[in-house]
Amino acid sequence: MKVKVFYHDRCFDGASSAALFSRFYAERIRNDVEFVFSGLLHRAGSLFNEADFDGNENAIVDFKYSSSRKITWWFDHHQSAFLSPEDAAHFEQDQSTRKFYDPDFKSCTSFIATIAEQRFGFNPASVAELVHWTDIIDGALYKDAKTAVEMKEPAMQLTMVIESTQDHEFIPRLIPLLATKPLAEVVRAPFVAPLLPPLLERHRNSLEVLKSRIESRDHTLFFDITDHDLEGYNKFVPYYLNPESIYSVGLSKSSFRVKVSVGSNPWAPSPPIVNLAKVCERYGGGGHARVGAISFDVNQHKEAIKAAHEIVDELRASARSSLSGPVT
Ligand SMILES: [Mn+2]
Repeated sequence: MKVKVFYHDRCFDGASSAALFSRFYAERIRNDVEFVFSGLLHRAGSLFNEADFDGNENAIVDFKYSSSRKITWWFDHHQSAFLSPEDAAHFEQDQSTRKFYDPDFKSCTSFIATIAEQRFGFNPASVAELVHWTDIIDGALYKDAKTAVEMKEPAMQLTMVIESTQDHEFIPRLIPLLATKPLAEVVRAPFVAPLLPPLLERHRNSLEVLKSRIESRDHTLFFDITDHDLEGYNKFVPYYLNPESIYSVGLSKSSFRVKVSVGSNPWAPSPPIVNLAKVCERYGGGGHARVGAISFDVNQHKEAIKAAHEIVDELRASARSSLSGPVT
């Protein structure tokens, strides 16, 4: 019997959610199964291909809801979890008790651990380290920006590898290790360790590129690095370089998308007030209240630039008015 697990690709929480789900499933649902892991990425156009849902069970973790009858499990914690009001209504009417949503969880991994323990008798002790780190990384709970960009912890090194990999077989190979081994051991695995030094070099280089590109105004950063191969850059670097910032809007590019990343500084001098998931939803993107993104097709580069500029203007106006007090 085949259990197919679809997870948020190139995301530490996505890979960890797939790891935790498969371990919980094998321990508490049935263990005579073969897991097949398949990454899902936000892109312009349709996100799912119905023909890919070919497992005996098909699970989606840390990614948007699908109303397909073939999806038998779903866990998500993104504020923008539903592609349409119809999908939200479909979820509300679901009677399966195997689809779960809670946007208050810092990470989908900790959400799965909690549900698996409370509803299915799973013992999460063995995955405590993974849960701890996904909450820190997905919830941006680092004590300061320096810690977030230093790349000292194995979990952060794994995040860097996961976010920048172009190898479709890498994350499916990594997931079983995340479910069973200490993270310090996972980074030392022979197919992982050699990837780190060039990525750390690229990370140091990205600091220089971003430093030269960031335009900081009204506590809001804007940068365009679409001419560099830097998708998957550490998203805390802009705040590390510009501690005065509240918001950031960045344009980056990969082979299949131009991405507008809209974020807020977790260590900002005053807290963000704009809901960034809502802003991104207006352009067909989504995310969480404090961080979101929009993916454009590579041939819609102009539209991406236009959206980025509109969002920067909106956030700068908001930062100006909230920092100067009410206008009379
Ligand atoms: Mn997540």
